[in-house]
Amino acid sequence: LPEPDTLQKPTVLKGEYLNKAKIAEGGKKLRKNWTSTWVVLCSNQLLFYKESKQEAVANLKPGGKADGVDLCGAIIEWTTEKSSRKNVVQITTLTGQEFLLQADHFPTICKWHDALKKAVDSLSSG
Ligand code: I3P
Repeated sequence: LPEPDTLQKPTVLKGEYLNKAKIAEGGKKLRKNWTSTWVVLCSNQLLFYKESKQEAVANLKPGGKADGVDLCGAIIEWTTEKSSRKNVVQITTLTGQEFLLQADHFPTICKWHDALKKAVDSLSSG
């Protein structure tokens, strides 16, 4: 039987400031640049907002100004090799984009790691 959680709406919506770095695009390595970004997980997409939390919330409607990452087929994994920082999660998309998400507070990043895994799993089974 499915877990009660998987019977809920697939949309997992949360917002939090995390450190984010894009490290590859189309399989090509990029120069790493960590920035603090308001991150929202929205069904099949992970949204990154450069502006404040207030603006991000206001822009959550379709057409809002966020960078979106398609989570369908993405790989979510802990990494200790792609950064000297602790608590780093790597997201690799089907299109060859690679992102790192990091937070000094382990429970914070753990929650995002688990939510992202869950979102990807629900996309492949749904
Ligand atoms: C990078 C910067 C990053 C660091 C990265 C450096 O230097 O110090 O913070 O990543 O390491 O190259 P620069 O600012 O000159 O581009 P971490 O903090 O994640 O270790 P890397 O090259 O090993 O990825």
